[in-house]
Amino acid sequence: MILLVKSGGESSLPEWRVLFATLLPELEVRWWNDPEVRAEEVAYAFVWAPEPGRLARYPNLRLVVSSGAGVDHIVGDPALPCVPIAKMAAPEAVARMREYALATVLFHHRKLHRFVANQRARIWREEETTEAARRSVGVMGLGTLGLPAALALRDVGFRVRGWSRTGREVEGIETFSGRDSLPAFLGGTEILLCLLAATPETAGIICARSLAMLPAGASVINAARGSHVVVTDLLAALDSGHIEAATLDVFDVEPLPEDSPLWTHPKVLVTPHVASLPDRAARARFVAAAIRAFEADGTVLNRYDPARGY
Ligand code: NDP
Ligand code: OXD
Repeated sequence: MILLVKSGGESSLPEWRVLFATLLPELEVRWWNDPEVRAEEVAYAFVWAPEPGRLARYPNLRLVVSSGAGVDHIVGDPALPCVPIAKMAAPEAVARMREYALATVLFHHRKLHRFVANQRARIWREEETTEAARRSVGVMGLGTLGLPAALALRDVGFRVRGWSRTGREVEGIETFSGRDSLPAFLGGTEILLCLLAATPETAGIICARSLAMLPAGASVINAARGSHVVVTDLLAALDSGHIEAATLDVFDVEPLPEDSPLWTHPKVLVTPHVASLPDRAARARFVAAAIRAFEADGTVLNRYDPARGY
């Protein structure tokens, strides 16, 4: 049985082979474009952004494991076979997103972007800040990554509120659900962190209308997908001063094109899709756990649900 791999460049294959040799010794590990792969022997695929139509070529494919937590790079395939998909949920991926949430929320909470700008201009100036207990942070998306991030922010002392589709009760967090509650959720959010799934319903959710619902001086962090933010609307809100600053990790086009105004905007911090990037060993352990669980009784870890779209 073959485990087909497309994650990292082909040069990463030797490392994947070493990792899987211990974790899944019974599987033959082959690179995605290996011309000698016998299609009928492919049982598992571990992929990032497979070309449309490719997964349909393997008649005995049992399980796809997404190399990323998001699956938009897989499920856009019109010929996607009816095979379960496990979304990456290595504990290290969750931990890294929690760290990114803490780092960026604290960055905005303490207005560090202002000190960065002041340092460049050799300006020694105090900025008014407050303690976490008096700052409200709104987390959009309380899923595999959003909930642990929200809990960590709560534990640091922020006033945390969370918004999701179905809603859930979380101790110490004020929760909201559904579109109707968006104005109330945003109206009380000073630092917004987006960790939503990318679906047609959430596309463009951070736009002129929703940004206007945030209180003046709010900050925005997007670590989910570029599709969530209407960049021209965000830039307009930053330039008008309504939005204080933004941190963006994900973009419609990646790498972010050189001519993007985001690169040089003084109120924007750009990070190159690194919010949660577990190393290969951590991802390999998740792939092995997903395959073992599936083989044991058909369980699909962190399963993509086509009906929900995430
Ligand atoms: P999950 O699928 O576990 O959670 C998605 C969350 O979005 C859920 O809370 C869900 O609500 C909510 N949601 C979905 N649709 C709606 C809607 N219409 N209205 C309100 N809430 C909605 O995703 P993950 O936590 O695994 O990933 C979150 C995001 O992070 C994804 O976009 C993913 O691609 C991105 N990501 C980014 C990385 C990076 O390095 N920047 C790394 C990994 C992931 P409910 O709880 O009710 O189902
Ligand atoms: C993602 C990831 O889905 O990097 O963005 O895991």
